[in-house]
Amino acid sequence: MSPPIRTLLVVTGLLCGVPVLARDKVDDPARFVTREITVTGAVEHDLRLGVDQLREFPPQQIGEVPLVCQTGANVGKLENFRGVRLRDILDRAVIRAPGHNDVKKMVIVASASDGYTVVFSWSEVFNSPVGDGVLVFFEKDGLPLADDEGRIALVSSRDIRTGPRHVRWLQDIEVRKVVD
Ligand SMILES: Nc1nc2c(c(=O)[nH]1)N[C@H]1C(S)=C(S)[C@@H](COP(=O)(O)O)O[C@H]1N2
Ligand SMILES: [Mo]
Repeated sequence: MSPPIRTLLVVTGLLCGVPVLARDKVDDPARFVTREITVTGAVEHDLRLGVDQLREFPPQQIGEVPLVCQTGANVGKLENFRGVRLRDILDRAVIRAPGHNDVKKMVIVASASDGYTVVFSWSEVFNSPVGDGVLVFFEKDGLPLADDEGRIALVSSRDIRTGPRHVRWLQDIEVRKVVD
């Protein structure tokens, strides 16, 4: 795409509040690529996991997840990727929740190297069908993820609109109790 046309599209997108160029709004995706993720916060064991460590969790293979932005716009799809459940990762870290009712007040904050951040409630991940589809993924068609996704990403594949909780360049998973 020629620079003037690109600029026009970006400006139009900004004016309309619509991510016209959702996929190439970042000029140099390579600088956001993450090679490992950390698991921090209210956990017994802080974890640092690269792709090799992620492979040790039970594998989840996904055929296709359409990506729909929170605006309703179709922004593509994730196809033929492999990952592991966020729930299994958190079970390894062991959530620190001494009181019987602590977990119900906890959230899991997933953040990326570009600052993009989404949250899950403990109940979603551990006590709802949504949790079965929350995956940290690292392989597509048997190959490492490309730079626009980073080597490690996350998706909540059972969401109604899957774009928002598709986190490219995943960096940190933080467990936090948000209410006393
Ligand atoms: N790290 C990161 N992940 C992100 C975003 C972002 O800005 N940064 N945008 C999200 C939004 S709003 C959507 S709709 C989807 C769409 O995927 P795409 O940007 O690859 O089209 O990615 C999501 N994941
Ligand atoms: Mo979006």
